[in-house]
Formats: sequence, C-alpha cells, structure tokens
Amino acid sequence: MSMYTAPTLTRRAFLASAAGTTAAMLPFSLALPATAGTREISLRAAQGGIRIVPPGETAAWLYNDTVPGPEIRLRQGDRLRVTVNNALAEETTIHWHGLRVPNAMDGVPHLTQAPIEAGGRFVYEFDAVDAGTFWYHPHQRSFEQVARGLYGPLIIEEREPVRVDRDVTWMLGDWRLTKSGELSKDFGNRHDIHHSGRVGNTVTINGRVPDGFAVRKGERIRLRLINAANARIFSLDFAGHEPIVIALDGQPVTPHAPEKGLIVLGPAMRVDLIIDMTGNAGSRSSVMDRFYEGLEYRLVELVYDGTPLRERAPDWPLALPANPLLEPDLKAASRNEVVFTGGMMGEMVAQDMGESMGPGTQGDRNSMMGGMMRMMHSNTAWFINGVAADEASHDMAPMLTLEKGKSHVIAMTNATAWHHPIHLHGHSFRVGSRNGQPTHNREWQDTVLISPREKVEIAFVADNPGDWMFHCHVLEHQAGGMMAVFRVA
Ligand SMILES: [Cu+2]
Repeated sequence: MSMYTAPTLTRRAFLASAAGTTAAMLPFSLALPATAGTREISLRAAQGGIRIVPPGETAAWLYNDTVPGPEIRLRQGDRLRVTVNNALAEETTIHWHGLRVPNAMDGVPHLTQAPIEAGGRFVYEFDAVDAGTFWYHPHQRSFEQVARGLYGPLIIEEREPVRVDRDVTWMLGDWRLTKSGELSKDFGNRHDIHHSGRVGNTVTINGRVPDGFAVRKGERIRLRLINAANARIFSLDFAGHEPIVIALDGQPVTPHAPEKGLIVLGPAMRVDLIIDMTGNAGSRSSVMDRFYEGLEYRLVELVYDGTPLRERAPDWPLALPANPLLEPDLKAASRNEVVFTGGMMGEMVAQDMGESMGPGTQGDRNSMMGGMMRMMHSNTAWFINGVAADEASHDMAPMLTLEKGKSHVIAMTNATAWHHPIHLHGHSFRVGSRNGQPTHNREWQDTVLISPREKVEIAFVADNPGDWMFHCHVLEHQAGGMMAVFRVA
C-alpha cells in the first residue's frame, strides 16, 4: 500500500434517499424476474470504463457495464439461470461464492468446466438452497479479472426475512490507482504474491468512492457487507452505533455484538448487520476502517436527515431462520491436518512452529536459505501441506478425499507471517475452535480468516459430491500456489 500514493479524490456524494425510495438510488441495476420460480439473468463480461474518481474515467472490466455487476436477487428455493457471454479478449468463468451449487456449476476452470473462451458463452443453472448474502466473480486469473472490476452481489432472500426499514448492500472494492486515475497494471507481481497481496489505495462502496450515506434517526437497516477486494482486510468501526451481527458468509448466526465493536471482513467474506440509527437528526457520524495500524481511514459518513423516522429504535426480532445445513457429528468425524507455509518470512515462522515447508525446504539453515532464494525468484510462494499448485492450469490431484455423507474436521495451521482467508467451495463449515478455544457462536462460514501462527478447526458434512477448490482468497496468494482440491466421493 505504501508503494502508491493515493490520487487526489474528488469526493462524490453517495447519498441514498430516505426509506422506501432507495432501490433506484443504488448504483447497480436490479435484475427483474422472468417467470416466478426461475430467475433468468444474462451477464456480459467486457471492457469498459467507470467513474471511481470523477471526473476521469478508469478503464475496467465489467459485468453489464457496471461495477459491481448487477445485483442478482432471488428468493430461497427459486432457481437461477445465468447466461454468461464472454466479450473479454481472454478466457473467463464465474464462481458463485458461498452458494452450495452442483459441482458442474461451480465455475472453476479446468476442474469443473472448460473455461469460457473469448467470444464464448456458458449457461449456469442451479437452485438457491440457502438464503443469504453471496457474490459472484471469475475464477480464471482472478487476481487480475477481479482487480479489474469483475464482481457482483448475489442476494438470496429468506422466505420470511427479518423486519427492517431498509435492506442495503455495500460491496467493498479496493483499487490500486495511479496518479492519473488509471488502474495500476502490476497484477500478480512478485512482491504482492509474497507479501499481503494486492492491497490498493482507493476503497469503494458499490464502485464509488463514497462520501455520505443518508440515514434517519430511528431507522433500522439491514446492511449486507461484501468484501470483493483482492487482498484488503477491513475492520469497520460504526462509532456511536451498536451493530448486531445476524449472518456471516450468508449463514445465520446467533445475533451478537461484534468483538470490540469491530466488524472484520477478510477478502470474500460477508457480514449481515442490523444497525439501528441512533444518532441525532441532522448529525454526522464516521464509519472508520481500522484494520491496518497507522493506516486508519474514514470509509464513509452516515448523514442524518433533519427529520427522525421514529424517536426510539424498534424492538423487532433479529434472528434469521436457519438454512438447511447438516450438523457435523464431531465424534464420528474424520480428522485431517492442513498446514499452510510460505510467503515472506515464512521459513522463520514455520521453523518456530515446527512445521516443514515441503520438499527441499526443511532441514538445516543452508537448505532453508536455498528454499527462500528459489521462492524469491519465482511466483511460487505458498504451500498447502508442502504442495504449491499451478494457478494457471488449475491442474491438481485431490489433496484429500472426503467420504460423501460423512462428517469431517479440517484442522488448519497457519505457519506463515500473514493473514489468510481460507475458502472451501461447495460447502459451508462450522468454525469450531481457534487455537484450541471453542468459538462463541460455532459460526457457519465458507471463508475463514486465519491470523499468522493461528490454528483453526472447521467441521462439516461432505454432502456435495465432486472436486472442490480449497484456497486462500487473497488472490495473489492463490496465484502463488495456495490452492488445493478436496474430493467428496
Ligand atoms: Cu493467503
């Protein structure tokens, strides 16, 4: 991040209107139903331009000419059919992040489908099994395609949603812009791969650098946060407000106040909040991002209207109805160890933790230095159980075969000096413990953020057959080898 100076931003108003008239104000279009029961959408990936930092236009890659791509909304139990037209000059795919879809619809090139060639077309079709906040993005060269703007929200509405005044999506984006407002073209560079990934210098909400977000005293908002950044981790502070977490990665969780009041989102993660707007009419309140120490900044301001909606916050229920997930049986579960190694300073951490970094890197200090030198001069940087995958081909033998219909524990150790948001396709899992301590809410997630030197155990029933990606969602880490395949059979 320090490598780039932020361009001078002309702040652009991001003013949503008062309750009831917001939809038209949101900067993405709403896809409308064709017939009840099946939602038909078409997405066209193509080059275009967007106004992140007015007055200039930034060249980007877009779905249907917008960033984010259109917000796809349907109801739980409905079916979605998406025709994708690839107008890019290179291959692409779409992955439906967090949705439990049939394997052939998962959008992983070479693993679940042939990539959609330039000028080609592919039809994805699946049922919306779980309600919640999800998103879509390419899985082909995602470190570049996502960074150029290919992503969009996918909202599955509950049949009986919780009552709120407004349901709002904030898709958080992170761009590395040059002084002239162009996207920096250093996608997948070695430095980003070996460190924290491509952390940018310009954060957007729904594709715009936000200024104010209009609210009213007494209003209750369901805020769906989606982190679409390649690498940036957010830690949001809604100072003066008391947000309640009601879902993580789309899956309902016991409503609770976030730890230390901070909403932490690693790349690809989602958090659904209920926020009662308790500020005074006519006041302003900053939403800060405090993740990177010394680099705190104001994400957006909540701008209170002069007229309250109501004097007191409503006392409507907060809990969401559960999704149809199978409960893992920990006593009967198979246990599998997964160790992450690599990255800058990784050999030191791995050695401290007594972990090997795989062939040719364990042993004495000489071979350790040799391994480090080899890594520095290639884009292979990260290992799962000693193996670095080839991102370009997605060609991987399954690392684990998990018996279908059975419960499985994956005990993960982050023997590196960096954070990793680890994502499993095709399933949601319970996060059971961190460093041996049970989690408070045994939350369901599809992407779990693991701190340096942390051990995290997850558990799930492998009920979705096929070959599924298991990878870091810092997209530069994925490109540097941090991916594997779990086979459910
Ligand atoms: Cu990572």
